[in-house]
Amino acid sequence: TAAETDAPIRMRTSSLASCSSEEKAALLKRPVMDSSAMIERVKPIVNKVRDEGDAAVRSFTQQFDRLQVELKSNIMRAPFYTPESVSEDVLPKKVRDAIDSAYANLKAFHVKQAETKPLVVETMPGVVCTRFARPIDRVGIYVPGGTAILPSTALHLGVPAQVAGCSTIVLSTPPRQDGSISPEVLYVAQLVGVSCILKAGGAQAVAAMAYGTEECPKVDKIFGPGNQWVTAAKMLVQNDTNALVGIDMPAGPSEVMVIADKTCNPVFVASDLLSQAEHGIDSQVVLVAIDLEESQLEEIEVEVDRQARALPRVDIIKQAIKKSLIVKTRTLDEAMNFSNEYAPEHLILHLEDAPGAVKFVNNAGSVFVGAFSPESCGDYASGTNHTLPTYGYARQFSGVNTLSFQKHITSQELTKEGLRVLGPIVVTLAEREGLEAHANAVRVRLAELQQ
Ligand code: HSO
Ligand code: ZN
Repeated sequence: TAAETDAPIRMRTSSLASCSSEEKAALLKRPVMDSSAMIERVKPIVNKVRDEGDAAVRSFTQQFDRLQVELKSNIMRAPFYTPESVSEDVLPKKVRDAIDSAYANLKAFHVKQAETKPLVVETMPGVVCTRFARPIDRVGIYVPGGTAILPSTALHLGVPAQVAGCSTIVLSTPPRQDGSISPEVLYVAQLVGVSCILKAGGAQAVAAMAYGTEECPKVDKIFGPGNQWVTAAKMLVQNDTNALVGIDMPAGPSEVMVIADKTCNPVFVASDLLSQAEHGIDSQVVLVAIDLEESQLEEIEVEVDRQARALPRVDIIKQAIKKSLIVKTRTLDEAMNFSNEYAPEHLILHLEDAPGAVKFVNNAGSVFVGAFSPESCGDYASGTNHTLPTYGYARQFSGVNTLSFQKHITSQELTKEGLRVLGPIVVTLAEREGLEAHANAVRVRLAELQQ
């Protein structure tokens, strides 16, 4: 209605100091995700793909992605992009150059994260323990379709997979209605060395990668954000020992927390809140204001409204902003405590001394330090990864990084001297556990060493 269109686009404001503990708990809460109910709903889809393979994948794609053509195959193989295959007007040089720059930055940061040297510790004379990293062999990276195509996600998942040395990289993404994949995604797939593209999205894509089909290789770990169907399917296959597959992390709607003090620029603050709000109607946007004048808060709110109205995704933003919060705090300490309790996916610091505040950050996916570090830079091209823990999982999860695509193997090597020292200790412990065979494996060697 006209009244709705004209209503100011505003966030709810609360003051932390006057909140009861229940009210504070409510501020910290995300909208409920009922993961067990969703898992029940994806089960029939996942099971059908597991049992019937490509035919099931194809029919789900046909149905859910409303294809106007009939797919002959679910799989596309390299080369995905050649200068001849994609014309300049489809993918202009300016866009390719921007992708190249983002790729270079991501690569520079993720190469340094790769573990190349083993960790070696001699715990006792003659007892050497080692830990070394190896790539996860086959990985699946999920690139969501939906209201926006996200080639940046292909890049942010593809680069660490490539850098870690994974031998098979399956990229899955829902095809467009004509059955094609966007040229941006094809270009990125070529850059990061994707092995094949699975033209499918949703739970059916996750199942195809988890179990493998005639055409789609089975993978060992599935990465990437997605809607609640994708998330539920990832959780389901992770728990199936027949799939034997890992996942990166549980995922909820994207979020940002902005902490601003009196020195903040209201135009910048509003723009950061909106860049997250435009992702989806369930995006979480929280502004923590430290001792701002009422007039400053008002300025931010006016800016949110003004900038939002000029944006093409204003209808999505309106719904996200309606559910979003301004939390007033009195001190930096109070603000940082609140932020650590919330554990935001993205934390933007609009503070007089933003670098100085980083030492107080304990729970967050990625931090954007100071007025000139918008989240957009991390989302696209600074070099950090944009696949980050949401929903408060930043308390125990890291964002995707190169090590997410590797696993560690440990080894130990004992010399005769080493076993002479360590053996009796092990025998004592094994006897204590009543595991005589364990004790014997040491005793027979010690006996031999005695001769
Ligand atoms: N903010 C998103 C990432 C993204 N933004 C992709 C733009 N494109 C979730 O972290
Ligand atoms: Zn974003």
